[in-house]
Amino acid sequence: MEKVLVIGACGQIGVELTLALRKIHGGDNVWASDIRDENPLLVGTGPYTSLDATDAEGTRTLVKREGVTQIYLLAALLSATGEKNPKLCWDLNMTSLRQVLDLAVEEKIKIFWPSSIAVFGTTTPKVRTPQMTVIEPTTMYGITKYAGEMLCQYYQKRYGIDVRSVRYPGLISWKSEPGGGTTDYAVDIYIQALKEGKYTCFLSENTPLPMMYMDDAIRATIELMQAPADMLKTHMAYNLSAMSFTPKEIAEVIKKRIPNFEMSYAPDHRQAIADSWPGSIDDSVARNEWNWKHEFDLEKMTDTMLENLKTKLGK
Ligand code: AKB
Repeated sequence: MEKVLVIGACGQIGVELTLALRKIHGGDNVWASDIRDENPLLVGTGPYTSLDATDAEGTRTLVKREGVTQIYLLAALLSATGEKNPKLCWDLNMTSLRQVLDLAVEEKIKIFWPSSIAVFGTTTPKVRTPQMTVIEPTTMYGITKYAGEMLCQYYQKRYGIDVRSVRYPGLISWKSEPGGGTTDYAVDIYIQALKEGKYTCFLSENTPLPMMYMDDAIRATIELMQAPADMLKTHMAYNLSAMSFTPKEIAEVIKKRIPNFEMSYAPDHRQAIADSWPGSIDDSVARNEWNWKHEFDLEKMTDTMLENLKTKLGK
């Protein structure tokens, strides 16, 4: 029986991943933790504790007491917030990872840690970016993700721990909101389309970015963690992909469903971050090694987002 700890369980990925893990392992076997108050969607579904992801002793005590066998470390400062406070971004993202890797060595724990397309920079090929390529991130967030990938690989080779990772694209969800990323516009646009009938995008209209609907991201995470170790030949974070679109393209798909929807553009500091990232990702290595396959494209995701947000927002 697995005993799971999710660190950063109240964030955009954390809420939905915790709920999915509780379905698989049983609510009582999945501890959720975050520095924030418990997300209302998690209340009553399993144990919750307040935990600072950089608190090594607090984490160790919980892990030992509960006999934790798997940790999903999701706490992080994302790209846009990370540029506002680069020192905190480095401290939070790297300290939390290193202490979880040390715990993995001590207690033989299996780890999931997310990387991101933010590892790629302006010198990386922009179209169908391959798994192995030039990696020169431009943001502090991207630097922590690339350093983190190297650290995971080091611990795996040196200490033989089982640590698995993917490079998430922008993630789009309706249950839990994103916080502080460059791809967040692709969530806000649906909310504002329903609330106001219009949206001002902080990226310019022709900025393509790789994106994924949250259900696919959660399934990818769980499938990777469940894959037999001998299927996995790549010991860096896997490229992961589902769709790519520009702000103009998503606006057009929304307009088909909400004809009066109006889109305008006011690019800000996040434009430079988006411009440094790839427009599309080649994830054939994940598809070949552990049979990754996405289910949601832009049309299907838009139908699902609008339908669920209408109910959530009472529209
Ligand atoms: C961000 O925009 O910072 C994140 C990411 C792509 O990792 N969504």
